[in-house]
Amino acid sequence: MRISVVVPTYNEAENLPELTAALFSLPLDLNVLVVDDNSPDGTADVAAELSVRYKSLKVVRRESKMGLRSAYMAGIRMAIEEGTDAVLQMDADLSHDPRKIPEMAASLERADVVLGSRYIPGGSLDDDWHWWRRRLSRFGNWYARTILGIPVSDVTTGFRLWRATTLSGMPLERIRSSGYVFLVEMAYIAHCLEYRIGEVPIHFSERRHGRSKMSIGIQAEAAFRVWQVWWHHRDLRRRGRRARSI
Ligand SMILES: Nc1nc2c(ncn2[C@@H]2O[C@H](COP(=O)(O)OP(=O)(O)O)[C@@H](O)[C@H]2O)c(=O)[nH]1
Ligand SMILES: [Mg+2]
Repeated sequence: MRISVVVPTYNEAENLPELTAALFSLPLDLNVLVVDDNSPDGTADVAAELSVRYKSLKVVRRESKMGLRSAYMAGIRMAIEEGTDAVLQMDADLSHDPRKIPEMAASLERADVVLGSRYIPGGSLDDDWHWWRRRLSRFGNWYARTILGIPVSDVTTGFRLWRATTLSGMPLERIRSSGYVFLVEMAYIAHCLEYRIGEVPIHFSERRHGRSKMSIGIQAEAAFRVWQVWWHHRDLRRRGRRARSI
């Protein structure tokens, strides 16, 4: 199975060498696509240097900061056009442990997408997380899961392995959300279209270099956006129900 790893980056120059070394030491057939939004810290140049050593590493340089959704969409489209078997979404900040990828790949045999989940038995969060951030993340997950009825424990995880056929079967051009609600929206579309969603427990480590942008404001906006997702895809829900009743 050929896996294309799509890594969106914004100021990840310090993290990228360790991440790529860990990825390319795995016993898997991996391509890595770094999608950089002209990071001021020169991440794209670091990626270009690494691509001399690792032939399966490519860098997409974009002109300005266009956000996570747009970076993922660009990377996913490229990976699918290149004829990959599976696409892995992961952060560049070493929060997602590359050593979990083989287990996710094995689970993909029984699923159409596999989520790296912090909230199933065996999954965990970094001890460094403040209690309010733990609560918010837990609550945000419960909230989105309950409103949208997605039967998984971690709908906001950014560590996911998709079959290429799942992604090409999804109307990705309909996705409107930005930030991490975009991840909720992708999971929701997969659920509405009745793709099988698997989960593998992961440990989420806090980034060691750089700063996280998570805040109460982002969470409050996300709470509203979840309802927008619910409304925007009401026709997909009906399509799913019709398919079940045939
Ligand atoms: N290309 C691109 N990558 C981004 C952008 N915003 C965040 N990222 C990357 O997306 C991933 C997740 O972002 P991060 O700041 O770690 O989010 P957090 O863990 O939720 O605080 C990291 O690899 C970031 O470098 C963006 O606007 N463009
Ligand atoms: Mg992060």
